[in-house]
Amino acid sequence: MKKTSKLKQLFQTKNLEFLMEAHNGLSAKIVEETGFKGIWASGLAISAAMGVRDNNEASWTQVLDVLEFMSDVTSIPILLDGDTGYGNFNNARRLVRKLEQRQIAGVCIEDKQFPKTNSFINGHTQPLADIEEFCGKIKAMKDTQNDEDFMVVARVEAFITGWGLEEALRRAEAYGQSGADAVLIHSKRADLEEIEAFMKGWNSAVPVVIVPTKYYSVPTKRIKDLGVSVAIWANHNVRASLNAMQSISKQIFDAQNLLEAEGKVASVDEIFRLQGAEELQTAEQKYLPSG
Ligand code: SPV
Ligand code: MG
Repeated sequence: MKKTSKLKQLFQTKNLEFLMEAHNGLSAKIVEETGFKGIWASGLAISAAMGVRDNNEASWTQVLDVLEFMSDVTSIPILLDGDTGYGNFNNARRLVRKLEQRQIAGVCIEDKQFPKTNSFINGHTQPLADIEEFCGKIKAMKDTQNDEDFMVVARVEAFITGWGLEEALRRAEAYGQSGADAVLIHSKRADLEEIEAFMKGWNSAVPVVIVPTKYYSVPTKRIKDLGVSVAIWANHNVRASLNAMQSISKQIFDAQNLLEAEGKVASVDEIFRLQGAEELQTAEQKYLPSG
């Protein structure tokens, strides 16, 4: 099955499905091996791994390069966090073309303005996109895709920016009517209040996606019972890697030797396995001259 069809299926099943964050080829591979059915190519995680801010400091072609590595080593679908689409409708539709060329299954765009700022940094001061302009962007993206199963997810930032439920529903409905395959409703609250209210008011068949980073303590069953289609674990691989790298760097710096460190890190053989080193050895026997 095509990656696009796999992603579409995830969104259309009534069961709550999950996407797990990855930010490079290695983490994407680990997400697939773990058993996840799909990958969230997080803007926060990819920019953090590059050492830059989540403010479109990395260019969209630099993000594409990362995605190409992620896509090449995985068979599960990738949903790109495409920020605001890196410009207007024209930039966003060109992005769709370039994503399809790399077998990326879908893209999520958020209704803010370029350059964006992460939703958890002074969200209430962030300007929203004009609704009509954003709807035009969604339409242009849907009109551009070659593969009918490519997914365009429209992310609603009304709660993040302090506009509230009415605006959130108004925007989500408009985005659904413009052809969005799903809406992502984001909240920075530690409880489920906004998401619950949104789901109660949501009468459309368009699937709903959430990102429970800030309401992590809410039991998954409660989210499932609300009728949410997909939950995104949005940044936990990059955050786990920070802990691991900070702790091992400190340990080696202090000790000035590797005695303690060796037992705390993955073996180099494990890296070779993930890189597929064995396949190359087999291929060398087949293709290199034997003498
Ligand atoms: C991301 O993972 O980059 C997201 C989710 O967009 S959030 O960081 O919550 O905005
Ligand atoms: Mg993001």
